[in-house]
Amino acid sequence: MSEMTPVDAVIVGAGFAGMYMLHTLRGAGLNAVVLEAGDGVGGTWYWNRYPGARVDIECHDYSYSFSEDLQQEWEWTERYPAQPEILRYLDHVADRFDLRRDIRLNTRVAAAHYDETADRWTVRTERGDRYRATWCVMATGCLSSSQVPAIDGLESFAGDWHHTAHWPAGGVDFSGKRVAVIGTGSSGVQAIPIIAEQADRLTVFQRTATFAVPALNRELVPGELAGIKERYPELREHARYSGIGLALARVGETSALEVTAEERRKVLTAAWESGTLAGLLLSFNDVTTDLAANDVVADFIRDRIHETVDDPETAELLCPRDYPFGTKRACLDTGYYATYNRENVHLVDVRTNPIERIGPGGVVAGGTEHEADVIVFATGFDAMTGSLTAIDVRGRNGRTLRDKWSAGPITYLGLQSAGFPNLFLVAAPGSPSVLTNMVMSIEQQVEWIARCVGHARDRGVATVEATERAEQDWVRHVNEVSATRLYSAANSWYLGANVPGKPRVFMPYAGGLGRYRERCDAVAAADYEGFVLTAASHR
Ligand code: NA7
Repeated sequence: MSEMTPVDAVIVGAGFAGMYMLHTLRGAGLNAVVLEAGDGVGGTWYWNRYPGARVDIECHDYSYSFSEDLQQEWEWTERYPAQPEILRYLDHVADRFDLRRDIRLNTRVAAAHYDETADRWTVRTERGDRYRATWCVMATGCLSSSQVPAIDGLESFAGDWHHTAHWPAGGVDFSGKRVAVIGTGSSGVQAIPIIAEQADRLTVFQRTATFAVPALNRELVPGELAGIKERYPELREHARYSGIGLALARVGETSALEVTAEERRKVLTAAWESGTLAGLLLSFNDVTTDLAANDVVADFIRDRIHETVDDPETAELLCPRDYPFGTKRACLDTGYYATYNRENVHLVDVRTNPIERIGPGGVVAGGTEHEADVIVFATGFDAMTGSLTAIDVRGRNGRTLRDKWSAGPITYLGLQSAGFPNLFLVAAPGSPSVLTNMVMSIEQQVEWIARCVGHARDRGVATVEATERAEQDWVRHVNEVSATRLYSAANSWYLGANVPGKPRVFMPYAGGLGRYRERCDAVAAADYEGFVLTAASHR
C-alpha cells in the first residue's frame, strides 16, 4: 500500500472553487493540496472545449473579486469571453497566486473515507495515492458529470461521436461532414451555429425547445472596462448582496401585469437589447413568481423566434410552450435561431419522432434514418450531485453519501451533510450556485469555509459537523422558497429531471445570493448555529 501524505486539507477539483479554496486555506495558515482529474486547471472551463463554448455572464461579473490587483490588471477582450480566454485567465490565476505547487493534476479522486477514531479523512486517488487530512473540501463542480444517453446501437455507429464536455483538445473538423447534434441546452445552442457553418449537413435533435436571448457579444476596446474597474468596490459589494450576484442588474419595480401593453413592450425591448440573461428575468418584479407575468415575457420571446425563423413550422417547433421562461436555464443566442434558416440545417423534434436507435450510418428517429458521419451529444450533466456521488464518500459508521442522498441530496446551507464531519461542499445542492453568478457564489462559500476552518483552528476545535435537525430545517426552507417560484413547472436539471431514475428534488437554493450570504454570516456569528463543534480534547 502506498504511503499516506498528511495534509491539513484536501481540496477536490481545481476550477474556480478549488483554486480559490487553496488560496484562502493557505491564507489561514493551512497546508492544503488540490487533487484535479484534468491535466490542467480550470475545471468546467478545462473540459468544455466544444465550438462556441463561452460564458453567458458578462466578464466584469464572471471573474474573481477577491483580489483588487487581479481585477484591475486582467484585461478581458470580449464581453462574453470564450472558453480559451477563461482558461487563460484561470491559468493566470494559478500562476499569479503561486497555486500550482499544491495542485496535483491527472489525479482523479476515487474515495474519501472518514476515520472516526482519528477525526481524519483519508482521500484515495484512482492511482492509489492516499492523503490524510483534517479537512476535505469537495470543489467538484455542478456540471462535471456528463451524460451520454443510453441509446441502442451507439457502439455500432461507424463515425465519430463526442460529448460537448469531453471535446478533443485538437478540435473536430466538420467540413464536408454530415453531423447530428442531440440536445439544445446551452452547449447545443452555442455549438450549433458554428457546426452549421462548417458541416455539409446538420441535423439537430430537439427534445425541449429553448428560450434564448441575443448575446450581443462583441470585442471590448482596450480600457472599455475602466469605468467599471474604477467602481469595482461599490459594484462588487452590490453584487455580493444581490439576488443573482451581478453588479449592474436591477429587479424591475412593477408587475408585468400592471403596465400598459406599450409600456411592457418598451421594457421588454430594452431588456432584449441589453443582451443579458438577467435583463428579461428581472424586467418585471414577478417574472419568476407569477405564471401570467412570466407568459408576457415568454410570448415576447416566442414572437422574436417567429420573426427570426423563416419557416413557420420550424419556428413553432423552436418555441418553448411547455414550461415558463427561466425555469430551465435560459441561453444566450449568437445566431442560434437564425441558423435554422440555412439550407443545410434540419430540425427533428424527438417528442414526435423519438430517437429509436443509432445505426452504423446515423440516428434513427420516428422511423427515419438521419445519416451522420459525426454525432455530437450536447446532452448535459448529472448536475450538482453527479460529481459528488461518483466518489465513494463515507462518513460516520461507514455510511456513504450516495446512500444518504438516495432519495435526494440533504445538506445544511449546501455546505455540509450531517454524518460527514469536516467535509465541506462548494456549490452543492442547497446553495444558490447555479441560479446565480457562480464565481460570486463560489467566493462567498469558500470565504465562509475558510473562516470556519480558521475559527476551528484558533479554538482547538477538532470537528465541525452539521446537525440532522439543521439540515432538515434547511432542506425544508429550500423547498419552501422554490415553491414560491415557478421552477417545478419545468423538467429541468435543477431538479434532476434529465437523468433517468434520479430523484426529483429541486436542488439549488432559490432565495438569492444576498439572503443566503446573510444567513451564512448569521450562522457563523451565532457560534456556528446548526453545526456541532467538538473540541480536540474530547477523547
Ligand atoms: P443541458 O442544459 O442539460 O442540455 C442538454 C440538452 O440535451 C437538453 O436539450 C436535453 O433535453 C437534451 N437531452 C438530454 N438527453 C437527451 C436524450 N436522451 N434525447 C434527446 N435530447 C436529450 O446541458 P448543456 O450542456 O447544454 O448546458 C449545461 C449548463 O451549462 C447550462 O444550463 C448552463 O448553466 C451552462 P431536455 O431539456 O432534458 O428535454
